[in-house]
Amino acid sequence: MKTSATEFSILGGSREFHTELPVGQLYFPAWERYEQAMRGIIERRYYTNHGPLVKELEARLEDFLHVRNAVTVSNATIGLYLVELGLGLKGRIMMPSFSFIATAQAAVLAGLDVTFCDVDPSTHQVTPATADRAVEAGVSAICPVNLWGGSTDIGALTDWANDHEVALFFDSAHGFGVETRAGKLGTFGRAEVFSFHATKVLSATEGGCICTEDDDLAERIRNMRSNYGIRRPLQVPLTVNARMSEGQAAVAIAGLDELGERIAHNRAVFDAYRSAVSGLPGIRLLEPSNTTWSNYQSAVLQVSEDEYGMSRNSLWSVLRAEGVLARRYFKPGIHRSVPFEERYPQYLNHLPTTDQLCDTVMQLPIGSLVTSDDAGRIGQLVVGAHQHADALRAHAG
Ligand code: T4K
Repeated sequence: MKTSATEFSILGGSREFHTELPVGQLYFPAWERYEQAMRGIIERRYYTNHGPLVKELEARLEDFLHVRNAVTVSNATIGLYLVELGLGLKGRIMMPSFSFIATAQAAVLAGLDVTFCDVDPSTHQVTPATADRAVEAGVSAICPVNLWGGSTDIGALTDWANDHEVALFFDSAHGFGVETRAGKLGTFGRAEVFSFHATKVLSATEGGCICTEDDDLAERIRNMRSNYGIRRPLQVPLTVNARMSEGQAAVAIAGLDELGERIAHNRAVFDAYRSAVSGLPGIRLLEPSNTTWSNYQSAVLQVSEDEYGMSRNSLWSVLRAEGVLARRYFKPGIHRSVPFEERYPQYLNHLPTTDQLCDTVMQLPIGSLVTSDDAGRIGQLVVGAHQHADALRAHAG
């Protein structure tokens, strides 16, 4: 624990962590497991195009999530795009601006116009109230994002979508393994899209999965995901290459076997953060919302400058100097990013909660490279920075 301001690295003290700690899960199977899988792929000389490991992964995902169709794809961005095409959406789609830019990029690629809505200040999720404030003529779909290892209120949003007669599907990029009172994420709305990027709790290095209970939609998406389709006559608007490779599937299959251990590890790290910062003025560690079981994908810290003594940006600089690679997701909000700021200027200064969260929220390291001990030490840095805020603030910008 640093007991004086000059012990902080930003004021010339030695760094707390000599090996930098990133956010992002970055779990990878043991080398022996990976080697064995790769040997099989090479011996079969079958590397991609719906090979046996992709088929095995899809069956395992359907079983694990209790969903009729799990269609793997090369990443979640293209997964969202395929859902939008597969549903035949036209006009406008509503989504939060407080998300990763991919949520909106996919919609624009699918030829849709975006209506941005705000999020709830407490959960950071879209709610019927935030959707009500944004809904406008031409909205044909809503894509809430199940953020941070938490969930939206699925039942309330389902009612909202039914009342407004719009299609509902979820960006569940962060949500693999999350359980809600209504069941596991993966079965809700017309579809849900998970990301299996390396920074997610279930990794395929790159990858994703579209889950849906709608067999017709799944069949259209399977057809669209490969350039030649599935070689059966089936009307789809376009085909692309969105296939997952065998190597990616092998990593995800191993990850499914280890999912319980990964989540237990994340949870222990999260608990260590909670113990370290609990009761600290101006600091809130966001608890996963609307879940009965979280994957603890993210450790999200919200900083209230007046009470804490320094801004989120200053604390972020203090931590980075210590080797803690905290990230300011999502800064800026999508509505302030290229090309959306120019395309939709009507949202500037009209999404107050989003703007506030973009200025006050950051993610602390969690995942395979972080131990509970590390989390305790990072928490102590946050406590110490509060105690020495006056001295640190001038150097932290
Ligand atoms: N919807 C939502 C709500 C999302 O958050 C995302 C993606 C998507 C949709 C789209 O999913 P994908 O199409 O990606 O499947 C990262 C991830 O690339 C992205 O998947 C994720 N969300 C987003 C929130 O974070 P970047 O550009 O910030 O990643 P990057 O490269 O800066 O990495 C983050 C940290 O992890 C850095 O400190 C470096 C470290 N890292 C990363 C990788 C990949 C490593 O140490 N090793 C690695 O291999 O977007």
